[in-house]
Amino acid sequence: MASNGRKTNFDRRGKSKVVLFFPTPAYGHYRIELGLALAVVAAPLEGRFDLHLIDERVTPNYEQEVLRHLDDAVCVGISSITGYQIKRGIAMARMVRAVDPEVPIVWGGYHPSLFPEQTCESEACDIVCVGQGDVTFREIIEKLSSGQPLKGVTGCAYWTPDGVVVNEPRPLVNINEVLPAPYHLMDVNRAIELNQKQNHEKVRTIEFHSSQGCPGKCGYCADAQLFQRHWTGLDAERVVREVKHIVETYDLDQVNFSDANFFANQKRVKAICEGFIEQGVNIRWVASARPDTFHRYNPEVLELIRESGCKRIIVGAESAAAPVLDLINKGATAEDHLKSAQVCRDYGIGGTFTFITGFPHPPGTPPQETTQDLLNFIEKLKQIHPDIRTKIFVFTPYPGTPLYELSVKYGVPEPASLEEWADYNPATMKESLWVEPWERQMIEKVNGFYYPFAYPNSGMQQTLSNGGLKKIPYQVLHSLALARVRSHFYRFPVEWMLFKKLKKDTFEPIA
Ligand code: B12
Ligand code: SF4
Repeated sequence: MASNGRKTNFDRRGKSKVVLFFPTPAYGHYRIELGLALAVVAAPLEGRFDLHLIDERVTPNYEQEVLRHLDDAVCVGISSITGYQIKRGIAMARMVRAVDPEVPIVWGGYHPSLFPEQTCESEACDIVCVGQGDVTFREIIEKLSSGQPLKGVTGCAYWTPDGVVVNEPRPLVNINEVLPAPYHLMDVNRAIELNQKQNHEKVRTIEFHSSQGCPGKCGYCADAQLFQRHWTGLDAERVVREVKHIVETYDLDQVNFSDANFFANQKRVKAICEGFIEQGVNIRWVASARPDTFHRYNPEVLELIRESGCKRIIVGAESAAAPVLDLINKGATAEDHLKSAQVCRDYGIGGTFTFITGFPHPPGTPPQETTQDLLNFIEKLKQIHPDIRTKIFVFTPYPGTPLYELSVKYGVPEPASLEEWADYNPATMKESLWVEPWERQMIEKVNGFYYPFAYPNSGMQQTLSNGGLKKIPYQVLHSLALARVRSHFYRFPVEWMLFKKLKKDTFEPIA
């Protein structure tokens, strides 16, 4: 049955394929992080359906790959966070509609979960899987493939001509009950090779997701809304077993944990490190830590963390000014950031500290922390430990967070449809209310050029010490960059403009 040209009843009896599409998540240059969400929702369907996981960044001829399965597809699933990924998801949905309007399109991920009704109102979507996807998606597929309505499937929303129906939410499932992500359904080797080629990565690295949620309540972060500040981690023994498996299968040198808060439970971290050592899981690993927890870890555990291969921790420091840290509810102080850097130094672990500039403040009032204040603090961190990397982001209010509400109050316009959210992203929000265009330019310069050259990573250090003739321009740039960051003088950046012209990308990986 169709209404206003939109189908409402999907009867997919006799269809055997499930097509899952991971759109490019962000505008600009990011390293490819595996679309683990698709693997997790595909896991319970293995052996029952013919599964096709297609990643726009990784799968060659990804459009044809999606379209050629439509005839026999129960549905097409699309994953998305807020912003650019929606744009690419909509583009694919339109192609699917044009080729076969009978195929239902199911969206999942952070953004559709925050806006199920608005997402279903878009012609690019029929059904939304709200929140955790593994069980809900399996039930959606079972209903569609047996020609039954979605009534009663908790955690799902769907369009009808009388309005969007949002079913009861599905209670959170303990992550230990979720099946392991079937990496073999993704083109992992190609993702590794693309990262090596595009980002000059020497090591073979992929992601592993070992916990869910975070007890923190940072005012800019979407995690609290979706997981109700509830943290659960996979048992250490399972983490060790699954990491060992992917390390052996894909001949990995490094694993990046994509958890929001890997270090939430010290006992679990200790057991994971011991497991890596006992089982001979010989890798480098990287994970995120809160600034207030890491430096409070026991020395014995910190020693194990280093010994088991932790190469770097990612610390969301965000600010060094007390009023800003209060505003964003960080639960950490500038002192915590400095102590975390000291612990990294003392245990021979690298640290990447991320900061955010341009948090909201009432119109007409000065900021409580300027970009210059941040740069001054970053200098302090870098003096503590040479292996501290930093990255400054410009604040973008993300929906589902208290700072989003505040930003709207101060005048940030609210997108009103899935299509409008598609253009909501940090790279295109040039008109931030709280960051001047010149500050944005300065951030681009320091993130992409001055810091990487002033404080070279190991690859650049090698070039500086033994790169033959190639080392001369690097040494010149290194000296200039160091002089700039020490004096905070970024005007007339001739060397930066020249570098940008010659080398289009100034990508500095976070991990
Ligand atoms: C990997 C990652 C990235 C990757 C890839 C993004 C992606 N789409 O996966 C990269 C590096 C590109 C990235 C970039 C950014 N990210 Co990011 N990132 C993550 C991270 C760390 C892990 C995501 C992950 O793989 N989880 C593991 C999988 C298994 O879980 P999941 O994605 O939640 O999927 C489950 C459900 O959502 C659902 N589901 C998901 N997709 C689908 C699809 C279907 C069909 C179905 C049925 C179900 C379903 O089922 C899954 C299993 O339960 C999360 C934080 C976190 N720990 O989750 C942030 C997070 C997703 N990122 C976020 C943000 C804000 C960003 C940035 C804007 C940061 C910045 N300042 O630059 C950028 C740029 C984005 C842009 N639009 O330009 C926010 C998103 C908020 C939002 N409203 O969307 C998060 C939640 C961080 C946070 N706590 O605020 N990020
Ligand atoms: S510590 Fe990180 S994941 Fe936790 S609430 Fe804060 S920003 Fe979100």
